[in-house]
Amino acid sequence: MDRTFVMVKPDGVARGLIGEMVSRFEKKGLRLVAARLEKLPEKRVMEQYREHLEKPFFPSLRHYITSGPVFLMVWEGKSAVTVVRALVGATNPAEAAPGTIRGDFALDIGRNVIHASDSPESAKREIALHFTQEDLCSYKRVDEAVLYE
Ligand code: IDP
Ligand code: MG
Repeated sequence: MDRTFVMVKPDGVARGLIGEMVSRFEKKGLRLVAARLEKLPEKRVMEQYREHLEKPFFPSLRHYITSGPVFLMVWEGKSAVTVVRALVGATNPAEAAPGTIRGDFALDIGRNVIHASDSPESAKREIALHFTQEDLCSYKRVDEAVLYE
């Protein structure tokens, strides 16, 4: 089982899209193991997006991500990182395929409604950045016996 970190960004929260996004991951068969609504402190935004600190868009990204509460989640399941990135769609919503979250709910790269870890290594780092071991719940979905071979 893999784990991935997912975050509904402030525009997604403000537009009432948390339930829609959670529903898509639930229906796929993934298991929610942690979640929290929170306004991110600057320091954690810098750590979350550390590979983008020097990018020209970083100041606007930081402003966007701290503009309101975000909904932080950890999802678990087979190939969770890859599966969630596919459900989220391309970074630029104009290029994101219809049926993906960004393809269905966003227009602008600077307001793309959701974040998801891009690799198992990023997932591990991002989960540890936002959650403690005690935050991660251990349980089974009742349909897991038929979801997996
Ligand atoms: P990702 O979210 O699909 O992994 P990254 O390239 O890691 O995409 O960029 C992180 C976030 O930074 C994007 O989701 C988006 O919010 C923002 N971003 C990336 N590129 C641009 C840009 O060119 N202009 C404005 N914002 C950008
Ligand atoms: Mg990224």
